[in-house]
Amino acid sequence: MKLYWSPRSRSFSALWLMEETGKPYERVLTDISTSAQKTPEYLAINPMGKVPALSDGEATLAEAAAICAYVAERYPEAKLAPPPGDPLRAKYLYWLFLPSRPSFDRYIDRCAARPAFQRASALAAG
Ligand SMILES: N[C@@H](CCC(=O)N[C@@H](CS)C(=O)NCC(=O)O)C(=O)O
Repeated sequence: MKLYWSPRSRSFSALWLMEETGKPYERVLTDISTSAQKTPEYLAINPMGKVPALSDGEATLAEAAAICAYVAERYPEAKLAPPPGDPLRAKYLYWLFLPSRPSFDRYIDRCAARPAFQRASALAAG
């Protein structure tokens, strides 16, 4: 799996999820400060020219929330998402799709002690 990401960007949640899986993955630095997201090579991955994006064999996708859902589904053993039918799925979907920064910040405060969160934070800071 390859995660195309840039420091200080919406790549953070995807980066964090990949770290939570504990699985090997390749981070492909796509630095938006140098417009690396507008190269023809990257536009072939994500025609919208934005980070993050993910490729997994023949599959490619963009949008941070979609990437998080894909990764959780791809690695069920990591237990990153409640399975369909589980009542906790409602909260999972709510947080996954919530765009509001203040609410997200309150949520991530509670996760700050997680080693995967700390690794992703260090990477995302650039
Ligand atoms: N809705 C997208 C937004 C992605 C997005 O706006 N990424 C910004 C970085 S935070 C980007 O790539 N900006 C560069 C550009 O628009 O050229 C997501 O959640 O993944």
